[in-house]
Amino acid sequence: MKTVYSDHHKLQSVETEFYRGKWVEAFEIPRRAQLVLDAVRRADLGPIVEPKSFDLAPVLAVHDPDFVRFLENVWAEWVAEVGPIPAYPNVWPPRRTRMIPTIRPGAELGRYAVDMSSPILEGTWRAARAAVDCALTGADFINAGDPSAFALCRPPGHHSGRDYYGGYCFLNNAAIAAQYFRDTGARRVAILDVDYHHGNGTQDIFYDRGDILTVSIHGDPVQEYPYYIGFADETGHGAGEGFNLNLPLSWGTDFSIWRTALDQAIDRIAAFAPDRLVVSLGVDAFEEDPISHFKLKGPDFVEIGRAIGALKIPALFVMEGGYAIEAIGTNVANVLAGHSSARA
Ligand code: Q9C
Ligand code: ZN
Repeated sequence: MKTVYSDHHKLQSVETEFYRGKWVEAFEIPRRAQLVLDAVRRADLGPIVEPKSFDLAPVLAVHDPDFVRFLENVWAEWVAEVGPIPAYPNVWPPRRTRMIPTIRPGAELGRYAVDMSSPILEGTWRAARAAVDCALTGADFINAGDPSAFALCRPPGHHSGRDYYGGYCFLNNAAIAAQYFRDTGARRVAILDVDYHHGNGTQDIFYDRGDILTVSIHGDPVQEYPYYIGFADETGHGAGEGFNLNLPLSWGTDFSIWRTALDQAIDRIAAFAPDRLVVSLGVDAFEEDPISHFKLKGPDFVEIGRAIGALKIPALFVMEGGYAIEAIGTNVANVLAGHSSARA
């Protein structure tokens, strides 16, 4: 299995993040990707390659053009008004608002941001574009016949919707890859999100679509980020009715329970019979994760990979979350190794 990795992720780097009323040591840091890369190398999973550069068309196929333009340009506007410091919103539009454009970067940050976890920096746009390039390059390997590929994306993507960003995510790498699969010949694509957090952005993007099935196993939104969305009764809309499956689980969920949800997810995907599978691969369901509350152990991740591999559908793994620094590499490599063993 090829791993697609770019050093450009290092451009997205902050020391601190605003968490429960305080500035604390940041969780989503460049070292995460470095450690995953090291583990993939150590596990001898296959070659590590640089991404090709794609134009904006695949990004614009899932994100609104005004949002994309905002991500590209807001840093320059923020620097001109405020100076070269991380750009955060401190104002948000209320419900029932007319959403008329403003000429102030702070107000535009609030229009598109859903939380304060995702500062926009000088290199954010380039880092986010490089992550998309990793996902699309991985998709091309699969289109060329590889049974699987790993896009070591950073920043992650699954919390980014058509026109919003947050949860450390700017562009939705997995959604962009799924749409790209559709646009390069796949008739049906499934996205399986095993990150601890609900894939709210991915659900948002494909909610009214019957050609892209979205499935997410995650912390119950009554008690876990991203809150408000990710409930079991959200099943899709219009042509998409029946093509979104949410499997929310409570804090304290261990692998025996999580595995039951995975079986449901896999049954739904098998019934959908997709040509391609995109896996939003977060490993924050791990018991030691500092911001999460599930109880998965290292070897459980091998079994996750194996179960996904048993589907025998060409699979693109896209890196999402996972913040237990000492184990993130092993946990990711375990999923990929499990997948390869089942596909062999
Ligand atoms: N109380 C991903 O794993 N802040 N994003 C959480 C929880 C944001 C996680 C606060 C967490 C985002 C890709
Ligand atoms: Zn997560």
